[in-house]
Amino acid sequence: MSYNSILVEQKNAICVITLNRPDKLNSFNTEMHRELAAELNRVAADPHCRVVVITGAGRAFCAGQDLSEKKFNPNDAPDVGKSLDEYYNPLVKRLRGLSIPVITAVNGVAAGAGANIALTGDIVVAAKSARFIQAFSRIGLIPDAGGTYILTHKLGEMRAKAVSMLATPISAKRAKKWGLVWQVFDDDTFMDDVMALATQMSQQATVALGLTKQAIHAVSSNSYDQQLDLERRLQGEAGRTDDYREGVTAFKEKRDARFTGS
Ligand code: T3D
Repeated sequence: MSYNSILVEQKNAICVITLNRPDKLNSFNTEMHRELAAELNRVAADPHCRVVVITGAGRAFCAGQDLSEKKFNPNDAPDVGKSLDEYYNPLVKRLRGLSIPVITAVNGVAAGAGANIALTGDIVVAAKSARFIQAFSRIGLIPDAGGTYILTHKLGEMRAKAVSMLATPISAKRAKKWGLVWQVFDDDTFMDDVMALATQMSQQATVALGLTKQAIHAVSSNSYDQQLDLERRLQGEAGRTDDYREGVTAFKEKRDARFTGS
């Protein structure tokens, strides 16, 4: 498939998606939404793809909604919620629901919905110079794309409210300290470091990683007993994979496992 607003590169089992509207700091217009959704659907159906990396072209990861597209009619208040129904909510649900790991590689500024899409990654990594800005309050909106959920869960109420209401930029260093980011890499080696991480993950037992993600996502709505039942069910699934047999065999033979993702 060929796209205008995103770039796609398949490197072995890694699918790298680059948001590619650098003159608009990779903010989302309708075309970019549609192309990203189409590519994520393709990836979900591609058994060769075992990790997705999402990053941005140029100096930004993503500046959220493209505000230059907005036109106001003096007699009619817009329903901004429609854009969430149509684009942002399906996008973040898709990322969380993918059965393979998603690495969001935050190469530069991530603002508005762009920040929250970044924080939706299963593994979030950032370049030293990256920053996260809940820019919504500056334009009279609230954090969306799962922002109120993620920020409150990860930062607690006080910090979630402060970064949202004040739109204070969070540096990569602080984001790591606060548990929003797994690792911070030097700007100069950023994509090499990201690809090393992605390569490692693409060679792991993919089904088990997907089931791990599913189990961890269920924690916030499950009781302890429900979570134990879920672990029992998902472990049953993991135990039926070829990769489980290979993992145990490799352990007994004192060699590295050669997982196939099945
Ligand atoms: O409406 C709905 O659909 C609902 C959904 C909402 C989701 C949302 O994401 S709402 C929040 C939208 N995003 C923002 O409010 C962020 C706007 N951008 C900024 O605050 C700043 O650009 C940044 C903090 C991200 C970066 O600042 P800085 O100083 O490094 O760069 P800059 O000079 O502001 O921007 C560089 C260019 O990118 C500039 O264009 P120009 O003047 O060089 O032609 C700027 O207009 C453009 N740009 C940046 N962000 C956006 C954008 N163009 C369109 N939309 C943007 N969001």
